Amino acid sequence: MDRAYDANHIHVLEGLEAVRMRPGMYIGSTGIRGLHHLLWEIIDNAVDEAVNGFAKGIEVVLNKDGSVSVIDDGRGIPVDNHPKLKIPGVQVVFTQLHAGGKFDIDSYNFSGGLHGVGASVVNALSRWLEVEIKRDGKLYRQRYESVYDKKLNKIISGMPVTPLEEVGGTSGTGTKITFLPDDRVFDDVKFNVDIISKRLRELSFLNKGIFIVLKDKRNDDDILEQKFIYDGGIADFVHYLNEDKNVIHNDIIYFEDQRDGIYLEVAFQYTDSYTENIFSYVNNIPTTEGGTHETGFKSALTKVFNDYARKLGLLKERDNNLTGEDVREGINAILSVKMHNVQFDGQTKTKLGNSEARSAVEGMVTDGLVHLMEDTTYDNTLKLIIDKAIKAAKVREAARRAKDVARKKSGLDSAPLVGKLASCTSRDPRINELFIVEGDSAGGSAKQGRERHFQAILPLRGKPLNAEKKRLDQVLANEEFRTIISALGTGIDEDFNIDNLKYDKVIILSDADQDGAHIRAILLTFFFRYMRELIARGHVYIGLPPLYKVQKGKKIEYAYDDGELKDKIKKVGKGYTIQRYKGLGEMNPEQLWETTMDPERRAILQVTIEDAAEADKLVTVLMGDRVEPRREYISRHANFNKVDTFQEMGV
Ligand code: 0RA
Repeated sequence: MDRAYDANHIHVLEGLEAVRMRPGMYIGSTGIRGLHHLLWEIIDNAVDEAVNGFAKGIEVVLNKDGSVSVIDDGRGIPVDNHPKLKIPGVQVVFTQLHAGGKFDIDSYNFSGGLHGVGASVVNALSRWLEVEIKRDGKLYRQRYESVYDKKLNKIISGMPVTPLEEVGGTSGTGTKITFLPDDRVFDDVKFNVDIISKRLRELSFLNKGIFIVLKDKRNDDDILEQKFIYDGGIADFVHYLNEDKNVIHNDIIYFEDQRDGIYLEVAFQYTDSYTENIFSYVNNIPTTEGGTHETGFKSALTKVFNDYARKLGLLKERDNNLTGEDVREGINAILSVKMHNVQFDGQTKTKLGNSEARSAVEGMVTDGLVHLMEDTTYDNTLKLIIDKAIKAAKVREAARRAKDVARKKSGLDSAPLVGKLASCTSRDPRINELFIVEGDSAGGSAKQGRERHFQAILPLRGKPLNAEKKRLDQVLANEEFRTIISALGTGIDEDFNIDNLKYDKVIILSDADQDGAHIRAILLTFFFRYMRELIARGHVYIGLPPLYKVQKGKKIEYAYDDGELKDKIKKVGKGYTIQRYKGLGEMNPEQLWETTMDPERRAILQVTIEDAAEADKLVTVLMGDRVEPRREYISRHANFNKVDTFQEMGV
């Protein structure tokens, strides 16, 4: 029966075949990120059903067999026949390219952009997929498989192997979708519960009131269950981000509004730090590169705070206006916009391009802030914020002067590189690599072991200063950072220019201990604060030296973690010795080259700012002046060398 059923429907699967042939076009990659993208697609649909008021809760379950289920108690995907195609609506959703995301109902949701390629793409890239629908008192089920067809000598993707069947009765309504990603498509099909948990938390912040449960049932001994519900929405998000920071006012400023078809939510709170963190979203998708909505928000903030400062007499007639940066110093903000016909621009297509969003957001934020200023309960909060901005303006002037001095003194603009850098002979920034190496002794080995044509070495002596708390002029005055800045050639902060970058890869090599982790965190913070684009464009990496050497006579094997150590011991056989590397300095030049620097053999982790929020949190906790959270963090993440926060970022 199944076979006959299949044959009749092969013609509708042509779209899915295209997805199989070029998965990257639809989900970005076939790596860890693409794998999770499948799940985001399915979750997005359930979230839409909840946001539109039809579902109360969503459950995501990681099943023992490696599949994942997404369950909602919404209306259930329609089961009646599509008028033209004469097959059930649900089957259209899972087998027709582009039909899935929108369900043929234009105003149905705000999906679009990076996500929203549709459920059919998930089906096409799965080994199998099963959907269960509860509607009209009945339980329906259909199963799809990607099967190898001997006659055609190819894989038929997402083929319905059963018709939509009525399998029982039920009282409620809803949809359950279970799928197993295809290991013939993805490099690795193991879902990462931390990545999923982080995204679900984010979604529950961005869609206040929705109830999400995550269950990881893959390990019998350790079944995990997490619940996410935030009635405060993005105000709770700001609270979460600032948990370990020193806030300068307690009430989180929050408002929502709607204008010209654009729905807006804003929440922010200031901390005593000098950095600004604005995390923006469009239709629940992070807009890492910002865009028109952010511009509108910033304009409104600057304008309204200046007006208010003058009105209160805190800014005198002869004073200059506060700049946008003054007003945003220490801000932690979430900006969430929902709209139709989204246009994404930018290098990574994470920048909102719609010009109508700028004016609408600017107008709504202006109104929201003005409204706030009329509310006396916020008087004190607003005054604290403006005081901070005025202080920032004063320091800015002083810093500008100090920077000019520092610049002249160090000759940052023009001087050839001085000091300890061992540069490479190639002048081609597309292939050159800069290793920033902890310690002079490892630096020495690296210099001898490297491929001098394209690998440059910069040894770091001691710990560079804490990048979190210091102002720009102090950072510039620090010799370690000055050397890094002039080696890279880009300049920093507002002078940063990626076009002048001299290296394609900047690789941090530090020891596998706490000091090494600290140095790495400081460097990442520095890049994050002052050369963010360097990370955003994927130029920053973390080198992963091996932890062990297993040796028997001339036979040498390296292991990068404890699991691998067991394998390597087996491989070498009886009579081996193990050396645990306590530092890079213990490796001779050949060993360092073989294990850590040779592009053919090394392991390096690319650092991205996808997770800027978590990275910022980590850095604040590690280097801020509050001891308690730091101690807690350190004891929770005893093994620093897992690079916890950055591990999902792929290799
Ligand atoms: C369009 C129309 C209707 C339901 C859905 C889409 C729907 C899709 C998904 C995907 C996951 N869960 C979902 N729940 C619902 C129903 C229209 C009607 O009942 O009149």
